[in-house]
Amino acid sequence: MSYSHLDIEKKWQHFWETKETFKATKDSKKPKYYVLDMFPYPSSQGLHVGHPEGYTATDIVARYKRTRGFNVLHPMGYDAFGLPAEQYAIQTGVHPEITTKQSIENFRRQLKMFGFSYDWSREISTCEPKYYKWTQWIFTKLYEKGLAYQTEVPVNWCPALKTVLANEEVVDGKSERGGHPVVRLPMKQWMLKITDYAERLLKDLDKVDWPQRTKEGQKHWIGKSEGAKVLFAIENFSDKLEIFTTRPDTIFGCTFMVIAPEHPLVQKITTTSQEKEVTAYQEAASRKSELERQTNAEKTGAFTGSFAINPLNNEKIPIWISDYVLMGYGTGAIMAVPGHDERDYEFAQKFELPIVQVIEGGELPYTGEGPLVNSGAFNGKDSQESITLLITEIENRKIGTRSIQYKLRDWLFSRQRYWGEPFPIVRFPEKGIKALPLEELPVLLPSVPEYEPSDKGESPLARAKDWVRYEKDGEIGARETDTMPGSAGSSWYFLRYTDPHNENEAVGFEEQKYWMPVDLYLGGPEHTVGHLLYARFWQKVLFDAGVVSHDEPFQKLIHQGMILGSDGEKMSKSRGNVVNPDHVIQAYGSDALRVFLMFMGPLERDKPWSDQGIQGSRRFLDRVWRLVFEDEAGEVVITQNQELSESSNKLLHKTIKKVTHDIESLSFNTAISQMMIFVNELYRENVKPQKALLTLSQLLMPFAPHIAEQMWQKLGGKDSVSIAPWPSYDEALTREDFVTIAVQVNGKKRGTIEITEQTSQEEAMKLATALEPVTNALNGVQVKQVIYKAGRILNIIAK
Ligand code: ANZ
Repeated sequence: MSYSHLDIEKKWQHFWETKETFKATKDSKKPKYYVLDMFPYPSSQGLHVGHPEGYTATDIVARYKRTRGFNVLHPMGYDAFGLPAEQYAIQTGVHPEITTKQSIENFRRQLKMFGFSYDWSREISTCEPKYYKWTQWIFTKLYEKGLAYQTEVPVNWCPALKTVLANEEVVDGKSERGGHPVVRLPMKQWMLKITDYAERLLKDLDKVDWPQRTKEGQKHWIGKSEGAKVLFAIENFSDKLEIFTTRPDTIFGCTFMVIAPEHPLVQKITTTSQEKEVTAYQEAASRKSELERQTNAEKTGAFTGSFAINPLNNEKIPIWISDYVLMGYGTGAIMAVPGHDERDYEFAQKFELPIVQVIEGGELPYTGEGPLVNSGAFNGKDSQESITLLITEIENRKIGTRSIQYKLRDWLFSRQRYWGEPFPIVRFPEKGIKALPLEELPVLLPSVPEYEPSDKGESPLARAKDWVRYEKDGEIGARETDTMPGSAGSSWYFLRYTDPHNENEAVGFEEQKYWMPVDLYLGGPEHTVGHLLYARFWQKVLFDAGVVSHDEPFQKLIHQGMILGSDGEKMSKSRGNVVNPDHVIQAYGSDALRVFLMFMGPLERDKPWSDQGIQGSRRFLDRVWRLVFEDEAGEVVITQNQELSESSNKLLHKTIKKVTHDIESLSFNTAISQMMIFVNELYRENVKPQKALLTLSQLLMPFAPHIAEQMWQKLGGKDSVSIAPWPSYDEALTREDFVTIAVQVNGKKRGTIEITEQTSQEEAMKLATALEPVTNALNGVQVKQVIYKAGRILNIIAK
């Protein structure tokens, strides 16, 4: 017999909705627990089975925490502005407003089928005016604080997507979305000064409980380097050439200088005879992307004709330009030390420049540390010590300073696209730029008929002439026509959930103070240097502005693995290995799908889908069902008022303990295994004890909430199993029982060992062979066979 999952699931979803079981209300008498999923962008394809994997995991935690007395906030919403929605609209020719609305409705329908315990009254969508009003307001705060500025910058322009992309959206020179080529073009853009927060974004990683690799990813992206800036005199010029180095200890080995082709001094110091070569080189370099420049196999460059003076040994050294030196990092100029830097070494070899060893320790180029040579007064001193000494010397002689550099660049924040938040900015012919006050927000996104981006990078909003024209108190201005990137709305949505209906503020101070920070945040690792960094940045800006009370938004972070197709490959339409959750739920029920998604393996691992697997999970639930009910509808109860045997009772307590601990440590697959063991035991003993089954329904509730509610209600449980206090266990009953068994060698007793029911043969053999009489008896003979009965005997047959 198989239960009618569709009816049962609908029934309980309706129950939770009408009873508002999961509505979260601030309550200072209860400890709070905020558990958050990365909200999805509502794609037209609907949910992918990868979505509910993470959502089920957080739902288990949310449901469990409620029964442990926590006031749980578990919200859901939609990241609805941005490229994917707009691209879909362009493909289909249907306005993004319409397609996004449809996609959201479909997502909501699907999410509801899973029985997730969201507080639906807090649902938000980033493309709604009542939400983006506050995204715009946050932008005005950034602007007021000087953290938003406009500048002409070389940007990542993606011709295929017809848009600029943030550095975080470019992977290996291609767009993260779609893998289209990206080129560098100068354009006027809005930037956010995330670099002002580099040090705090780095340091505060110590405050949060995140996966090590994610922290490392952010650290690497922020890229802090400590060293010095040093001024080199230029022969025949009064200008000085300033360089940044992390290795001042190698300064005696500097045999040439390299400056970026865009460096402002290039024109000035290039001699007439070198002019042609230098200009040609500059032109070639301007056509390359930053990535190309950094991964160039062969070094290229041109000599400027000028010379610098090494301030430490007064040697005259040539100044070159080369594209491996980037204008956007450090000072855009380096002292080249070919003996100890690989790129400088290649360059020196190519252009036959001298190579001098100044650090001992290995074959050149030697990039490690060691004692100094050829370095005057510093000979024999170690690298580390010399770095300190040289920086002091440089500072004393006023030819440089200690310096810290970050790889992190400012966040490119404007898009020449339609489907995003308009900037709350107006440009006046005389007065210049003005950020609009709160009373004038939201600046509504006008409904334009033509929302396609232009080839030239002009924003579609520029075509809405009436909208662009701004008039107030007789003054006429023009609205900014760029829109914000998709990552704007997602940089603060977690705050809005704590106070989603506030019409006067982005978030009420008391509300966010109570609920924040997020106690558990779950989402994909692909957001490491994008969303997860941006959200930390905005949180800190709002913290500094006194809007919020915490300076880190996400206390604990976990990444779920990917659900792969049954062929072990990433699910994709073209492969035909996509699993549609609608079909699975139709056939097996959402409880079975939830259990299977959690049973597949450890949460953080990538796991292939399996049809047998989902069937297995369903069979398990059917077995549970048949312990309680006689019929498919779950109306006729067949449990008895039986006591558990002593050993089953112990197993029940062990099960409560294990499920409790496993949920706490997010080890959901092992929690399910333990429940399966317990269910098997009830079948083995052929009992259907009512009390134990009530407890089982509680343990099962976070995983398979619908069937758990049905069991709970029909077995006489009070109210709803979703809010019943979590069962406790008797520690004494969870301890393993040790028994003493005889160890025989060829039938003759040689000693005894202490084992439990769970001890494996291998472990028992280890214990036995540690006994001297056993080793003696086995001396000179070979073990042929081992007869092991857990709890009874270990007989070793040897010849
Ligand atoms: C001399 C030297 C000797 C260097 C040596 C390294 C090894 P990170 O760690 O990435 O910060 N550099 C400085 N500015 C640069 C720029 N704009 N473009 C390309 N390279 C630049 O690297 C700092 C090192 O990278 C600096 O230290 C500089 O080379 C180079 F044995 O100075 B070094």
